[in-house]
Amino acid sequence: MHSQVVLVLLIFVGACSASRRLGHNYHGCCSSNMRNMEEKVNDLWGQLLFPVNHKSGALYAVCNVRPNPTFPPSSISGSISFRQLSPSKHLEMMMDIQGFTCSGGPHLHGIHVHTYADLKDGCEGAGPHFNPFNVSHPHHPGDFGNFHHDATGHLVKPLRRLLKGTLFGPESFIGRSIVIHEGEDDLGSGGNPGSLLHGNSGRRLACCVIGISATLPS
Ligand SMILES: [Cu+2]
Ligand SMILES: [Zn+2]
Repeated sequence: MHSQVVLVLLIFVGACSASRRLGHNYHGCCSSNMRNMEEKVNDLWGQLLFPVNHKSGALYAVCNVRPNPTFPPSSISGSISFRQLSPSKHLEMMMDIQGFTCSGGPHLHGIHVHTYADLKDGCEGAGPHFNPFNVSHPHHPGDFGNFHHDATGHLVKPLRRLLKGTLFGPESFIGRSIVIHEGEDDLGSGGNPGSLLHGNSGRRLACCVIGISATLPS
């Protein structure tokens, strides 16, 4: 697929430059051919940049939460699911995570999308917050904010529209990771450098890799 796109692009670029060298202008007899070629290239770029996994053109993704093996043992598990009906539509997210411990009273947990998905040595491999636009926390596309669980250690959030983030194109969440933190995200108001990097949300309780899924969980 990629090699086909590259080949068509090379032919297109070559044809354009040859046409210019020969003094052709785009309003001549071959302009419709060039237009067709341009549409074809745009289609191929679209397929390359905006993969879809559903005949409707939507993309679905899931992150299956696992405890951080480098953290004191926990039984945290569950999933964070995403749906985006098209590149121009808002990303939607739902959460269903259980196994939070209720000791020390109820408190909030910061949850974010992080840059890397190499979690073999624990959630530290997730690296910093995913920051494709080089902005400060809490303006990263995957800064989801703070969440609390109920008295049984269960965190459930129904499908809701997110203001930022996408599954499509070069800034896609797919292939990144999500980290669930031990503590509350100060949302940039901490008055120290960490606040503008990660919100001082503390240790990494659990994490997961965001991958394409067939649909949302029922
Ligand atoms: Cu985080
Ligand atoms: Zn952030």
